[in-house]
Amino acid sequence: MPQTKLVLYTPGYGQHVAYTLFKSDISYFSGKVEAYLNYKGINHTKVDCNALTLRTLAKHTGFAKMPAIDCGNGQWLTDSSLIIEYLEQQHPSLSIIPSSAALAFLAKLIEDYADEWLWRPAMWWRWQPKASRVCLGRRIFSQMFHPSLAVLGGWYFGHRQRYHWLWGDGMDKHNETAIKHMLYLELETLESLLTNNHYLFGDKPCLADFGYFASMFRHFANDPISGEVVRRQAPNTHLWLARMWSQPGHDQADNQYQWPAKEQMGPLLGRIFNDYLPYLHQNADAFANKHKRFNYQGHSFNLKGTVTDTYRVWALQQLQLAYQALNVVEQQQLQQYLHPFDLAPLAKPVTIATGLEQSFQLPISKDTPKPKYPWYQAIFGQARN
Ligand SMILES: N[C@@H](CCC(=O)N[C@@H](CS)C(=O)NCC(=O)O)C(=O)O
Repeated sequence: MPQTKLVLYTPGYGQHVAYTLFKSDISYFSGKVEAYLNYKGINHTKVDCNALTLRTLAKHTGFAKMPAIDCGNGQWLTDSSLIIEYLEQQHPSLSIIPSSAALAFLAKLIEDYADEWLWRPAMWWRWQPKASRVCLGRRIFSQMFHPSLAVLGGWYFGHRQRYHWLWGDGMDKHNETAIKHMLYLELETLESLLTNNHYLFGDKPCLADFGYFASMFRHFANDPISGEVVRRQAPNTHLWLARMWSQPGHDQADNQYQWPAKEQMGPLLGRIFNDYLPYLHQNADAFANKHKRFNYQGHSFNLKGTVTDTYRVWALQQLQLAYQALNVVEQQQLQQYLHPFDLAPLAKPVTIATGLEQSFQLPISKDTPKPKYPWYQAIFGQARN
């Protein structure tokens, strides 16, 4: 009898794939990748992560982090930004990258800002209000280990997150309100961009939408306290979240992307150029000088003794390399749009070795060098990359 082999098939795109997405329904970056896969119509199966599957991910990708994708052929993908970049090359239909290189850079900059800079307020809104902390702590611990451990484990997880990302990472009574307030500022920007447009750059979602979707969908709009803020203050953002989550892509044309109106983008650009990019540069300087912590000085708030983050040194370098790959005309076009903000710091040569360069070469195979995975991360999780 002939043997039949079951192969997952992506209708319309002629691709035979057997992707497995490792995710959680309360994970910031998992929601981003899941929405992307749905939009592109990339066929995949899903696995909800627990403590054991996270160990499997660490073994294959080097990071006990979700989302990750098993490509089914011995190759693995990790890190939401890299996963999307890689899949955009493998599945070029319905590209979410604007064909204008200058606009594509702006989309990447917004994606990175939303990924990294909104993490802190997302941590505040999930872990600081007690109702949210108890609810999410118990839910996460039940998923990761067992519901019978939810009360104790939930308490531990809430404590771990508040220590790692808030009180032990430079938040204090002077800047706490500003960190909490970041959500309101983002909602103002999103509302103004999304009142007359379906997506941030026009009628079709681009990389910047998927970046914002991460914090907005699985954290702010989901968590008990911030969810009500989003529902009451940001109805257009709520509609956009539903569109992002449920509407598959259908139009191959890319000309629907437009430069967002400058008046609406101004406050967001201010936060990117006055707060986030200075943070990335100060973080990179601290890393180069081997400081484990540094005092961040920004426009909206300062952080005393924030942890120097290797991943964010690498993230800055990705922005520098992308900016430096633009030609002079594209750089000028971008500079004109961004005026009075200055892109010059991104032109600095990339010189610092983070040690992440090789680990982040996708696809990851068994020969890719993996960062060391200390035993305690198998029990307590891996908060940072
Ligand atoms: N830069 C990574 C970050 C991934 C990440 O931080 N994932 C979190 C969930 S949203 C995680 O797996 N955390 C494991 C832990 O905290 O122990 C990405 O973009 O995918």
